[in-house]
Amino acid sequence: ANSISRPKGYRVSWHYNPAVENHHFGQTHPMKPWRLTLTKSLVLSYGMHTAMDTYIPRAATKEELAEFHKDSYVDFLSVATPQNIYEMYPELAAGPTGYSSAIFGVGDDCPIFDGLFAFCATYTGASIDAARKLCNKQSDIAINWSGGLHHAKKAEASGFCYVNDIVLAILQLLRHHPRVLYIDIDVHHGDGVEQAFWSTDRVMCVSFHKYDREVFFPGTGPLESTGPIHPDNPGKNYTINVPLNDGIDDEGYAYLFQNVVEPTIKTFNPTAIVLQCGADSLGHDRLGCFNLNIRGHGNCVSFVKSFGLPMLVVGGGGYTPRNVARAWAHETSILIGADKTLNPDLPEFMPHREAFRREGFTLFPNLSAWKKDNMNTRADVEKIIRHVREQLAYIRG
Ligand code: TV1
Ligand code: CA
Ligand code: ZN
Repeated sequence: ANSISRPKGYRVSWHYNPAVENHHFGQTHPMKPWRLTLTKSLVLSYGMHTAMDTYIPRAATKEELAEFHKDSYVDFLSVATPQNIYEMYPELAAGPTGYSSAIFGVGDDCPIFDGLFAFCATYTGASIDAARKLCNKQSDIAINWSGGLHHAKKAEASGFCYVNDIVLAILQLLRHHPRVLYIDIDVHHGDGVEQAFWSTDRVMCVSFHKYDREVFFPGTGPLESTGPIHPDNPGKNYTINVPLNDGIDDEGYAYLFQNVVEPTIKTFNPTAIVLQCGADSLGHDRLGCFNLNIRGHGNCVSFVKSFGLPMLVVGGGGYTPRNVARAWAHETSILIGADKTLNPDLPEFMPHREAFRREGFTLFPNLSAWKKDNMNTRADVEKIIRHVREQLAYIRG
C-alpha cells in the first residue's frame, strides 16, 4: 500500500480492536459487523494508518462499565447467553418472535447473542482508550468507528445498543475537561447520551435526526426538548434537538449543521468535542430516510474539525455496509488532512473489493438519486435555526 504522511501540527489516533468483527446480532438483523471489516479494509488499503497512531485497546472492565451502568445490568450482560437466558428469566419466553423486552430491554432489536459481553466491552474499551489519549494530550483527534452506540441507558439496552460507550467516554473527558460538546449526526435521536447528561451544564448534547414521534425510532427529540424545565436545574437549555423530515440533502443539511453548530461552539465554548458519525443518515441506507452523499456527511466532520478543538470521533448506525465503509474511510482521510490527496477510485488491490462493485469502485457514488423527496422546506430549516439562536441566548454569560 502507498503511505500517507502524518498531519502537520496535530496527532490523530485510531482505536480499533478487530475482535468486534466476531459478533453477530443474527442473520436478519440489520446491524452487521461487516461494515467495520470493510471500513478497516479501506483505511488500510489507502495507507491511512501510516498517518495515525494505531492502538488495539483492551476490552473495558465491568468496573469501567459500571461508571455509568447499573451494577445489576452489567452483571446481567456479563452472564447472559442464548443458552441460559430463558432459564434465568422464564418471563422472557413470551411472544411469537422470541422474547419480550421486559428484562433490561433485550428483545428483537437487542438480542442476546454469543459473545455479547465481549463485543460490548471491546467497542467500549476503544472509546474509553480514545478519550484517555485526548485527556493526556497524546492525541488531538481520536477515532473509534466501532463505537457510537448512543441509545443504551443506565440499566436498559435499546436500539441495537447495550453499553453506552459515548457516555463512558464523555465521563472520562469530564475528568480533565470542564465542558464537552456532543454532536450526533446519526439519523436516529441520540436519546441515551441526552438522558445521561440531561441535568448538567458541563455537557451540551446536539442531535440531528429524523423525527416522527409515532413511527420513527426512538420517537424522542422534538425541537422543544431542550433540557429540564425547572429554572434551577443547571441542565436547562443545554440540550439541542434538530428534528428533520425525510429526504434532507447535502446542501440543506450543511446549511443547517453550520448554522446550529457554529453558534453553539461560540456560546458554549467547549474544551472538547465528541462527534457521533452514524452513517445511516446517508442516502440508500437500509433503515434511514435522508439523502446525504458521502461528501455531505463528511462535510460535518470537516466543519467540526475546523474549530481545532480536541475531538473524539465515533461511528454509530449505518445499515448499508459498503456505504458506511466509504463514509468512515473518507472521514478518516478528512481527520488526517488527506481528503484532497486520496484517489476517489478505490485501491486496485484490497481485501473485499468486490463488495463495492454495485456503485462502481469509487469512494463517492451518487447516493442522492433515491426514493425520498426532500420534505424539509426552507421555512422548516429557518425555524430550527431561529429556535436554536433563541435558546443559546439563555446560556450566554
Ligand atoms: C431483528 C431482525 C431486528 C430484523 C430490527 C429497524 C430487526 C429492525 C430487524 C429495526 C429491523 C428498528 C424499533 C421496534 C420499536 C422498535 C446504532 C416495536 C428492518 C445506533 C436502532 C433502530 C437504530 C431501532 C440504532 C428500531 C442506531 N428499526 N429489522 N429496528 N419496536 N426499533 O423501531 O441509532 O443506528 O428493521
Ligand atoms: Ca442523531
Ligand atoms: Zn441510527
